Amino acid sequence: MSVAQSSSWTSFLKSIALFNGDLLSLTAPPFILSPTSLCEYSQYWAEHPELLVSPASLNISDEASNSEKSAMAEKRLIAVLKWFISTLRSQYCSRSESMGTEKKPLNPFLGEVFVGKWTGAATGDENAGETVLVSEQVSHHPPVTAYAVLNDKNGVKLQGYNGIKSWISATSINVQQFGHAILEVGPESFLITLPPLHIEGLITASPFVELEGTSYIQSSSGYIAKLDFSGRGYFSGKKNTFKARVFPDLLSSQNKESAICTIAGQWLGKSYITKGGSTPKKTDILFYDAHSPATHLKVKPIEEQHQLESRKAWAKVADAIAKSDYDLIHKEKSLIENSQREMRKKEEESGIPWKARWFDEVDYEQGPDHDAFLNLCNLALLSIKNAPSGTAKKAKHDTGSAKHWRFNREKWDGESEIKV
Ligand code: CLR
Repeated sequence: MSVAQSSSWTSFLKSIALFNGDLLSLTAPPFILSPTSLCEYSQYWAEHPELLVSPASLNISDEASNSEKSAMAEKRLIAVLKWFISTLRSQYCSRSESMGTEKKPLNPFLGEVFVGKWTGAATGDENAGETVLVSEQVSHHPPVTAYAVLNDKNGVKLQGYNGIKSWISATSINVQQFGHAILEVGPESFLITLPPLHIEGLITASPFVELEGTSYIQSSSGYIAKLDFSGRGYFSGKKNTFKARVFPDLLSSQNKESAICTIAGQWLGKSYITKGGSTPKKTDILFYDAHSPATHLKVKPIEEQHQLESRKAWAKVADAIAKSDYDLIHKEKSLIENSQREMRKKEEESGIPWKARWFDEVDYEQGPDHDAFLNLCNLALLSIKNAPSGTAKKAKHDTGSAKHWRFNREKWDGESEIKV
């Protein structure tokens, strides 16, 4: 009998069909379990550190003319776009590549952390310097991970957080992402929205991710990039395709003819660029090849880790998953879950609630009336609410709270127990 026909897989599919909304809380057969915690997924933002820092070197002197400065801002947005495209293969495909299919990550516990660093870049680019990752599980129910990626040498800081909402349809699991990323390069900032996705291959027990919908990259200079994803292909029928257009500002993005350039191709493979609004062909200039070497994060050996660090905390569960020992997986997971339950109980009794270690939840309804995020949302006419990522102002989902997780650098600099 094949894995797809096994009763464990079909009952897992049934439980998804009936589920309560939190995919990560569902019991799944061992073969679909990943030994990696979702808290680790923040590392996918910087497996090409040389591209992350590249906008920092696109500078021009103060004496330059306005049009020269504007041309440079345009180049920086295109550099940010290239870096963003370079993150997609790691973000959405690395499990399929290393383990054969998409897998169900471990459900991080509240306060779980994951830290590490990239030293240099696999491409040998010497500008890259050291890049640090700081990731923390700031909510367990629903799961929300907050992160920061810091490259002090180049004055580059990425921060963000993400959560998901999901539902099942006839043949796929549909996932809407919540949260956003904010990239700061010196005085300039960029807002990045996260695309919806769906999981295909359920019937054959070989799940994989396909992106859909739109991502925006809004620069504080006004320039904006709009990326559209499709599984059907902007290049005849291919999977994992996207088309991105760069515009001087939101208003001009209403008309594709005003595009400065258009990039199209596969985010798992090659993409091409051409001037203006028409779709590039494979004979046009190569923009990015997703096969370019990735730089993997360095993480301390488990013996040197704090008990809140993902790999240390989950080591026994990960071993049990490697052995496909269902009872052991269950036993080790229960130990973590029970001790978490104990902690929540104690917090309730003492009246001292859990507090994030390196992040603050900022409520924009009470808090700052101007900051980079609000400025970028205004430029892109995007919702400031905790709505599906990329929701427009005044759209149907532009409701609810305006709370967002923000990195607190002082807290991180004052950290004495957890080191990268
Ligand atoms: C997490 C944030 C990252 C991008 C990303 C990539 C893949 C997503 C993941 C996020 C959330 C969890 C996810 C995963 C793909 C599959 C997995 C939706 C958005 C679900 C929970 C697994 C379900 C089980 C299947 C394998 C059947 O930056």
